[in-house]
Amino acid sequence: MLIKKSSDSHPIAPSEITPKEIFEERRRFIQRMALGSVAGTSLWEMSQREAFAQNSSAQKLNAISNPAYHLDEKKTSYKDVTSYNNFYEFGTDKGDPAVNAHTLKTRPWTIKIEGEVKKVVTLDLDSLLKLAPLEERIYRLRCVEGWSMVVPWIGYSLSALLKKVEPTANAKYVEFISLADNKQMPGVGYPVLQWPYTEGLRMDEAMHPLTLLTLGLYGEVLPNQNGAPVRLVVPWKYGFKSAKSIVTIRLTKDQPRTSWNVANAREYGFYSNVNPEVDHPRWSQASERRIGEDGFLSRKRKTLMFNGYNEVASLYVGMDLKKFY
Ligand SMILES: Nc1nc2c(c(=O)[nH]1)N[C@H]1C(S)=C(S)[C@@H](COP(=O)(O)O)O[C@H]1N2
Ligand SMILES: [Mo]
Repeated sequence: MLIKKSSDSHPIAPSEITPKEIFEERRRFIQRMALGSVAGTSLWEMSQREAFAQNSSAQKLNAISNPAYHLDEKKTSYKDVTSYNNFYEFGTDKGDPAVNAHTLKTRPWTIKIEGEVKKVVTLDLDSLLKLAPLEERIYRLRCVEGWSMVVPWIGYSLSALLKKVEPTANAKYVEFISLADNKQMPGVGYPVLQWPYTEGLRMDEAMHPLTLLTLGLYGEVLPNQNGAPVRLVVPWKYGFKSAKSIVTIRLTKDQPRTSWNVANAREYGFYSNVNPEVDHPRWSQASERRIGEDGFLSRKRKTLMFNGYNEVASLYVGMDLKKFY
């Protein structure tokens, strides 16, 4: 893993993001120089390799690890994190996104923040990467289907972005809208969900420091199948609240409609907080299996209230969480 762990508080410039292959090629080059064995590799060959590496999509992304969000749990392997996915725009099987998402074009990319704001802004990816210092945060992610992962994400609190647009007094909710382009996303041709994929949070949930605007994982920019180039991760809610490949963030007065709630309101509520006491109508939510550790069907772990993130409990005092599931 190629994460620069640093105690200084300077954000790392986007110019330091180097395609992973180039980075490794340079390292090998330097090693060979040190061994005095660079002779035999022509400069032409070196430049050809660099040119090839430019086309690689895996780009290193430096981040400062934030100890406040460290977890003493085994991380789910990079392979599992990037090959067991839900991203219905690329198919409904867990293996589909890793196979199909290469058609997603993640540059250029813009994200528009609009609605109940004093300043509507459209940001490109480089501006987004520069907006706040990138942090590595290890979060549990619990899917409503009954499995969980532990992932080293890279990003910063969504609140850093929302503060920039100056929400109006009417801003009560935040709507997140994913890209829906049938030329890039074969799944959008199938009416399994209402496209574009839409999710939402209440304003105070969106402003909570845990809510992560996510640009990378495992020291790299997000792989396409994980929602490149920018997604949300809301660790105390079921995974489907963490919308991928976001193009619009809209602040609203009224609670937004969300794709899963539209698809089946009885099974998927607006809040969708991880809650072992509220079963899904078709299965229990009291336990979960950890991808890569537990057997394919065995659920060994007790699911924790708010997925273990008790610091969010104060957002819901006085609310009946059986009613607001
Ligand atoms: N646009 C979009 N975002 C999405 C989904 C999706 O199908 N489309 N699936 C959700 C679900 S159900 C889960 S569990 C997580 C999975 O994220 P991961 O594949 O990075 O683990 O993404 C969520 N975000
Ligand atoms: Mo999920």
